[in-house]
Amino acid sequence: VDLQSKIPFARAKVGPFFQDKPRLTNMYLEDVTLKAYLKRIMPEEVLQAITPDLERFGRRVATDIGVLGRECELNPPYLTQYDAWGRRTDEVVTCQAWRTLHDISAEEGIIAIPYEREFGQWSRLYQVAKLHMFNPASGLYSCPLAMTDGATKVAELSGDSLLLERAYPHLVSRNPADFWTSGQWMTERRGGSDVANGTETIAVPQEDGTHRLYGYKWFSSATDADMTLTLARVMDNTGEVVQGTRGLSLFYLETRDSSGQLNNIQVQRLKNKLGTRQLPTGELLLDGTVAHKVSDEGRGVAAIADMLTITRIHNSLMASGCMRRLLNLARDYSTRRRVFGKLICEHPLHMQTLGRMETETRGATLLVLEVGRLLGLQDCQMASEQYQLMLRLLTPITKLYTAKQAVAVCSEGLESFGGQGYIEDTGLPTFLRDAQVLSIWEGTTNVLSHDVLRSLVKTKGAVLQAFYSDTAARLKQAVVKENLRPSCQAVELALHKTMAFAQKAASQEPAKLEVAARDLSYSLARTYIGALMLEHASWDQASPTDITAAVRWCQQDLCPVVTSDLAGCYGNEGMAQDTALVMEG
Ligand code: UCC
Ligand code: FAD
Repeated sequence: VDLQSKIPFARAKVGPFFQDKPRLTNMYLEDVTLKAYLKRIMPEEVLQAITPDLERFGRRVATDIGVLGRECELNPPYLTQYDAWGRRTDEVVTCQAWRTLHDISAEEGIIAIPYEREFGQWSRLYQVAKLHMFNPASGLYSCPLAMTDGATKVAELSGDSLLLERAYPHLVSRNPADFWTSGQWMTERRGGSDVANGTETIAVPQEDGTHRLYGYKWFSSATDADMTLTLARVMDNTGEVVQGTRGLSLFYLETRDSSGQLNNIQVQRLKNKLGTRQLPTGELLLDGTVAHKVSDEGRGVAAIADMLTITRIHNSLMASGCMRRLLNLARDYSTRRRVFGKLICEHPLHMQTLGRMETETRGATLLVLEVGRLLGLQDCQMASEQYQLMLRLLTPITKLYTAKQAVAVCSEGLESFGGQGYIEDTGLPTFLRDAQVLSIWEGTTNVLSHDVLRSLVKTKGAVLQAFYSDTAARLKQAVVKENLRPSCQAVELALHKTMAFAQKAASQEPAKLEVAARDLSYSLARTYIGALMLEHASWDQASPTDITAAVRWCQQDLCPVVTSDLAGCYGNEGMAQDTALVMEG
């Protein structure tokens, strides 16, 4: 016997076993929730018209677009501040894949689709379906696109002639050579949440009607954008500015002049970040930057709120998309990885783990798609008052809730690959570090919880009335199905309890409402997702798994705000205990 030949670990031999890698095939055909929702909601002729494009795109994001996104992760941008002869250049150098994704975004009509309105109110949902697939594959090109979409919406709604005539045609162009991206510069050193007190940038009026901006923008995620929308305080002829929110106005500026020189902007440095490494996020000094005022004086925050609505919806689509993509990889891997004598998909405990992630992902997907439907109605001025109120309330709720879901699902998702989930070459760690930003930028969880309260106060509670009737109507539809009845009752109970809490707190204890804002937002999110899932499961073409997912969703604590209220978390004693807990030692 040749014993030597039986020893596998010698010289060039490293053992015969190599694990098969996880694969994606088509992110549209494999997404049962996305496909079923569109089929249930869209008119048949619209769905027929867009299906070939969605199928083609679903394949692309699993193949060439995914490869480009990965290249962006591996070749992050860098800043060259000086040329060889000492001149300041501040060139943000991006990789070829990043620039190719710019061209692909234009050609695919990622921004153009909802503004072309070829399918009326359904055009937005068509774009939303593409974003849900594109975002996690796009190497974070989704970030400048989100801000570009937000700027396009501001251009449309503000009616500002310069924005409409000069920027808008570029923003909605399908021609890569003409397509512009936009930034959104709000955050300064003193504050990204508290913009009203944090903004120090001043705008000095010029004789030709323009302004020159002087300030320091602390986070700018689109340092390579063609234009931006930003906030500043107009200085009067005595050199004074108005402090607080009433002093802020919205400005449009182009980052370079006609000769390609930066518009009196210095890129101080690029940030060294946990994730989103594909994205050039920089600190910018504005030193006499020429800008055009878009809003009325002192109406800057209200004007940029239209942009925030869009970018927060894009954020939610990144969350739902990341969860879907990672889960599809995880389930494919479970059919290739063998441990303890069988494939991991044959271990019931592993399937339970993935099953829970699947339920979260389906819930998040239905929520963001519904928000997309509402936005489509608003785009076409077809949204009833009830739908407008729902869009206002659901935007922060969806952003804050799906972001947290994405972090949890991506963390569990990495673990489902075992040690390989932690290894950079697999591309898997990117999911987790990129998901972590989703609950920070575009408003943190607490700040968005305040935004939920803001919508409540501003509409004198009308958003909650709209929420109640919308949710109740969906439950009424679902309750006719015998097997969904107990779950419908659970959601209905949660709805009543949450409403009762909010109404009582709003009228009697506003301070309590503030400390309960996060739990209230979670309760509204869980209750509403429950209603959406039950409605979806009651559809005559629903699959058995739609029913399973809906029933399981409703088994969790749907109104944590009531649970915590009963535990005394929001009273003076509860608040004092929080502080004592945190500050001891
Ligand atoms: O992070 C950023 C970019 C990241 C990259 C993009 C990624 C996109 C996703 C990509 C997917 C991959 S940009 C920075 C984002 N920054 C924020 O989100 C700021 C967070 N802070 C807030 O949201 C605060 O709540 C503020 C700034 C809105 C608070 O400002 P004020 O001035 O203190 O707030 P006020 O006084 O309550 O509101 C001023 C006006 C009011 O209108 P009037 O005067 O008519 O009553 C409000 O009703 O603004 C109105 N307003 C709103 N309207 C405020 N928020 C809203 C809203 N959400 N919707 C409608
Ligand atoms: P802070 O406001 O200091 O928040 C600190 C903590 O306090 C948070 O946990 C927050 O939830 C909590 N908190 C704040 N207010 C309250 C309250 N009232 N009640 C309870 N809790 C509260 N900004 C831009 O303008 N443009 C960009 O392109 C951009 N890109 C970014 C890219 C990345 C990768 C990151 C990480 C950030 C980016 N930002 C950008 C900035 C981002 O929007 C802000 O960092 C974010 O809005 C939070 O603001 P802050 O950093 O000032 O946090």
